[in-house]
Amino acid sequence: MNVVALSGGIGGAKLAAGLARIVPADQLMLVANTGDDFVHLGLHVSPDIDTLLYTLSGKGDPVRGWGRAGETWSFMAALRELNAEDWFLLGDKDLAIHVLRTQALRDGASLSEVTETLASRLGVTVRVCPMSDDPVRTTIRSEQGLLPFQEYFVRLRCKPRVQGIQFDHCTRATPSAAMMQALGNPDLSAVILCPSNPYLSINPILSIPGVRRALKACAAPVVAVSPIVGGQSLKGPTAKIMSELGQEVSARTVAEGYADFLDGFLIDRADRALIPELEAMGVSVNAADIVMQSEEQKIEVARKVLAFADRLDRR
Ligand code: FO1
Repeated sequence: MNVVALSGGIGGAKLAAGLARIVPADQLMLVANTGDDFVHLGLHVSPDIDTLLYTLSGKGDPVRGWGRAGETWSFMAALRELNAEDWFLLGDKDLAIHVLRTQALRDGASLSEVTETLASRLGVTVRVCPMSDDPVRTTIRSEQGLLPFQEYFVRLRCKPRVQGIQFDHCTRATPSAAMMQALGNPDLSAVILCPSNPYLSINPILSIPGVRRALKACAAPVVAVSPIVGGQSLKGPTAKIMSELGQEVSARTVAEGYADFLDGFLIDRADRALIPELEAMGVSVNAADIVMQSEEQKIEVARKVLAFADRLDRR
């Protein structure tokens, strides 16, 4: 079994955690969105990579979904005393990973190399790689003008109406060599698109030249798990952005965005009525309970998506 999963942060990491429980570590690669990365207070922050690393190492905060469990906030309190920017919360423990990454990047390491080192130090045996070593920056076109991703997402809590989304520098980025090699493997068993926000987490990965082509050409079925259940987001602002962009809030809109390379789509039972129109798009559809709250549910959805991929042929 050789499985590649594309993921954003919190929502995607749930399925990634389930996959990591049932796929041997040397046969699973997680590709993280890095469109959310930014430099904050001089530190290179890679939220989706860190969410995956913390989740897989069991060090993540299960309630917030980002950052570390048992976190303390002395650094933030000291920042406030100094009247510094405090809208983006960096916990005392979490700070360590940003400092080490920033130092390694400054010393000339690539983001892939730094991620590999940090994963190994956290005891993560599954391969986690950034979508690219080059900077691609998600920027929101909104009624308030152009907003860097974290300004929109954290500082403004996704409130501004979204008019469009761009992935700055994507055309100049080279996709991760490890991801492209894994996608080109003739023994690949499945490519999974985690139920991450398509606009903010998966599309940045797809924006890198060559990635869509590699997904179309790969030997294994490509299966997405829907981030929309019964017309609502599983997590975060997917549904809000969909409607602001004038699109129908539905799993169908998600499938349309992936239609050029998608073989299978795992949707929730609540959306069963969509099966005929999805199948008319040439995509095989399976309906199951895909909401993941418990560890058992994460493993169950992982099992279902892999079993579904196993039954599919490439189109
Ligand atoms: N999300 C928040 O909503 N507020 C924060 O203050 C915040 C801080 C933060 C620090 C480190 C990190 O790795 C993630 C952090 N996140 C925070 C989550 C993150 O910005 C978003 O969830 C992702 O970028 C979207 O996937």
